[in-house]
Amino acid sequence: MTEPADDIFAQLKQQATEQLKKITTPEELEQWRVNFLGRKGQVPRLLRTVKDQPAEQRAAFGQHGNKLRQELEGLLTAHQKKVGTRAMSQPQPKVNQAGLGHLHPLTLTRRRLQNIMAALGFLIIEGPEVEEEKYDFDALNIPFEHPARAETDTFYLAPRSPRGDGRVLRTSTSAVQVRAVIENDLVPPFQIASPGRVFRNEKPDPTHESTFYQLEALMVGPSVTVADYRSITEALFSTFFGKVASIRLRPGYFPFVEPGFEIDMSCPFCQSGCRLCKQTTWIEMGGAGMVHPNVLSNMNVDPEKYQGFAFGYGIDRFTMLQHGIDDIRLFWSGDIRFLKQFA
Ligand code: FA5
Repeated sequence: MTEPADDIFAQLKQQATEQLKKITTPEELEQWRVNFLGRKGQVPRLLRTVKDQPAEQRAAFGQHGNKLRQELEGLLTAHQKKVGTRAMSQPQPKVNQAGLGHLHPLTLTRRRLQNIMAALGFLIIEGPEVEEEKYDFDALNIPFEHPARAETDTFYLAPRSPRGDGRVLRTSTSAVQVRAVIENDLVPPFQIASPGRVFRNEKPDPTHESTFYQLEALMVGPSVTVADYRSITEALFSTFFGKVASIRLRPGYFPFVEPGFEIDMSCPFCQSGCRLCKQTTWIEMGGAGMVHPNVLSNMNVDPEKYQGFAFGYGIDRFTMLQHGIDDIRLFWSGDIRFLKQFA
């Protein structure tokens, strides 16, 4: 990280905090939010220049940017308590009072997980929900004839192209990693995480949806090992559930990792078996593994010099466990009685 980039973040922070001090109304506060944190605001704009930074400084640049964003979000929440939000200051209708809106439980979980990953030093990256087949499959070592690529499993935007160069609704957040590394010319060591919505042509049941959320992470360097994977995951689970968690690795197959694991977490809710762990004291959390050399090569990373781990966990699963929700379909039900419990 060079001095000038450091300076830009420090200046922006100073400018934001000074302006915030003068704000006394919800309208001014909303303007401040749009100016600094909105989609076209100064902080997201600065973060988007990560790809223009020298390769070896990109990770640090992103981390500084994410930290600033979190700090400003914290200041915003604190200031909202002082001056209120715009919705509060609107005249309230006399009949059929609509009441204040609030964030969806999945959004709350995604934000918490994202903040934990950022605190663990991961750069948070987002990618498009409509993805090219080459990122969703080929770059991940999933060949054209693999069953996951069938139209019965994956949503294609147009009938499946015989050349395998179509577009799909992304089937996992793994696609974001490959895209991010290639497009930003990231060079190891780097550690990135991407929470996001994914889609699979599945019939919904209490634990499966056709639209759900995943948290993906990728850490690559000259000597990243399974021990690093373990400690990061245990830190993530322990922080999220507020109770020290250990994990158990079982062999698992995913084309993009070798070896691959299925991950179980020690049940944070009991000692000897409960409803949430189905009396086993272990809870299945997702997949992980050491990144396959072909995938490293596809990201322009030399597999002879570098290695890394990747994991993908279901965000819906975290939320369901945290609140004891036993049917994933409630998240999309639009049932206000369910949603109100998370206000
Ligand atoms: C994957 O999606 C792999 N990409 C994970 C991975 C990443 C492995 C990196 C290795 C390295 P899987 O299909 O098992 O794996 O999904 C991971 C998690 O997403 C599951 O454990 C579950 O929590 C969640 N998930 C998967 N399918 C659904 C579904 N239909 N509805 C809700 N959650 C789901």
